[in-house]
Amino acid sequence: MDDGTQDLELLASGKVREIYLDRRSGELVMVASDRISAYDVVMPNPIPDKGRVLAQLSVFWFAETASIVPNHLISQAVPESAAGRGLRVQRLTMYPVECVVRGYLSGSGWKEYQASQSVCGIALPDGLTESSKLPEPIFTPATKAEVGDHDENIDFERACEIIGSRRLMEELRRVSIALYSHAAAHAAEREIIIADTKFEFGGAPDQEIVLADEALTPDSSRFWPAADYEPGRGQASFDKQFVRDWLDQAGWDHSPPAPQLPDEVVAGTRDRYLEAFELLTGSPLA
Ligand code: Q0Z
Repeated sequence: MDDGTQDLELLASGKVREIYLDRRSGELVMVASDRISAYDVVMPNPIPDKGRVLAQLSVFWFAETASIVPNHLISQAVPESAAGRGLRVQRLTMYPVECVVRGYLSGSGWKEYQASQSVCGIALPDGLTESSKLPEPIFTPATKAEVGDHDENIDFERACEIIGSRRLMEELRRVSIALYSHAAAHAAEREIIIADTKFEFGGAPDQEIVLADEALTPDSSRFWPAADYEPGRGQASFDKQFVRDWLDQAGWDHSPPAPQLPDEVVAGTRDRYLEAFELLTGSPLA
């Protein structure tokens, strides 16, 4: 028996996913788990089908955006234990800048705006409030902070220094905004606001810019239900709001370990992931 599993070497483990090197081919295998985090802590129980939703949503967006930029997806040939949750991808040299695009003011963007009326050095109009739609999408790069810490927002000049090429950084910004604009318009027609999203890009000897990692999933983006949108307050998360609401009423102080989620919270959250998938792709998860 040879399913190739023994040739996969764990390269990196995130809170809710793993990435492996296939030593035979040199390709990578990314596996999305059913784990969910809330308030930056992984919950003790999984959300069934979450890994498949996230992986298949990335597959959908990679196809949808292939005319904007090439991406790292090769196939879904992975060990059967990861079927539907695993993507075989091209190994790239990753650019060490997170390419964040924001269409709405939330999270660190809202914090920065309140302090400076700007985000990552981009001046914004006055009078904006939490969750305001921005006049146009903005590119707000960040660098991965040390493990456990949050990403650090940087201005475009600093991103150029890190990347070592203004021309390349300008191209990453152009592509990022084009990707976000396409996806946000698609989602807006389907009752979902993509408030912001983080892209990661890499390069290969013959391809300067390749979209990598996961793309336009609820773990790499803020998805809000459009029906409930109201600026001036934080918005409910499309996928995680049941979990956060339950944790809040349970009085958990956000220090690990998190309490076990009740079955009805798990089921409701699973339904929200499946609903987001079906709204965005037009088909139920297989
Ligand atoms: C992505 C990450 C994950 C933990 C490495 N195509 C690529 N080439 C080279 N490196 C990567 C990719 Cl996607 C790469 N990460 C982020 C993913 C678990 C960390 F599934 N790390």
